[in-house]
Amino acid sequence: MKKACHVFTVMGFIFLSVLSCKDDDSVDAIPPRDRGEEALDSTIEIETYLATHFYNYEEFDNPPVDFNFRIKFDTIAGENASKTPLSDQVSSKTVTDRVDETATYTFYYLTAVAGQGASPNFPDVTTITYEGTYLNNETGYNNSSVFDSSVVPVRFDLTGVVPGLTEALIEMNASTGYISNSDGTVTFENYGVGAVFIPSGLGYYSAPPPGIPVYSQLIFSFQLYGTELGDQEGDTVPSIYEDLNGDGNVFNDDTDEDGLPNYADVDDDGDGRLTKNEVEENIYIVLEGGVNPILAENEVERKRETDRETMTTTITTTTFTDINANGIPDYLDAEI
Ligand SMILES: [Ca+2]
Ligand SMILES: [Ca+2]
Ligand SMILES: [Ca+2]
Ligand SMILES: [Ca+2]
Repeated sequence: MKKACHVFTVMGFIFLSVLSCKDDDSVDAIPPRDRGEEALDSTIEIETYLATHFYNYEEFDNPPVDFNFRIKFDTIAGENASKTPLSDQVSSKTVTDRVDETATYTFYYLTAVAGQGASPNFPDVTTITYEGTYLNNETGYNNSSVFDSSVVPVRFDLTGVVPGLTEALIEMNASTGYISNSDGTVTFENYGVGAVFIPSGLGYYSAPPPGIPVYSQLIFSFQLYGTELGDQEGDTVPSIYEDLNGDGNVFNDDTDEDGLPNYADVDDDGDGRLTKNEVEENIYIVLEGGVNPILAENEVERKRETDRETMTTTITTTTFTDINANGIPDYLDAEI
């Protein structure tokens, strides 16, 4: 599957508002609902929707000429009474609430087209087009009108979007690459198309942006074109390696306990020496068809760029040096 697009505009942050709070000091706030109870209620709402709705799977199975590979949902009723419900086509996994770790969700997402490229990690940066709606209970569990979308590919830092979107995108695969067209567009090849049904606790919960009711279940459909290794603060340690306890959350790893998590901290051990100066950078140049370098145990790939003119790939890696051999890499060792 191919798609021609203009690409790479702004870095988007529109999903980010989960932790925002009002800065007036009014005291009329209603306490948020219990997250565990809300997890159960929101799951029931989503399961009701999935059982009573379908998507344009027939178009995906036999794409009409000029099909845009975008997911459309509709109610199973009338002439669509015999359609296969989403509940027969979605995948699911268990996801833990980010605030209350005793609350869990059966989390549903749909893969309409499996991409054939790389799959993002949770702190990476993805390039997507998307469309967001919410479940509108007033109209009997139908989709609201679109509250947010982009038909132009935009880059999203997955540490800055609602958790439910990240949870779906990490299950998907991006394109295998793109070719540049003479008119300035690019054509993505073999990209993934999917949708996600986000319980409010993994969405905006009690603090949605204007226009979305509180505790709304969100539905995003998306095309996943690209993914890049996240290194949010640019200290040359990719963020996936700054999740030291490996719990899939970069917000709770803070070696020097200065309140700034490692993925956002340019001096992770707080010893006054910048992390990027406490690790080593290596660059390998591989000719087309050549063999990839074998990395050392304390070395990770950070960047990979292919130059089609010279037919070479440049691979940049970071080595975590440990000068005093105490098992703690220098950038996390305040003593060295
Ligand atoms: Ca970093
Ligand atoms: Ca820190
Ligand atoms: Ca860092
Ligand atoms: Ca150090």
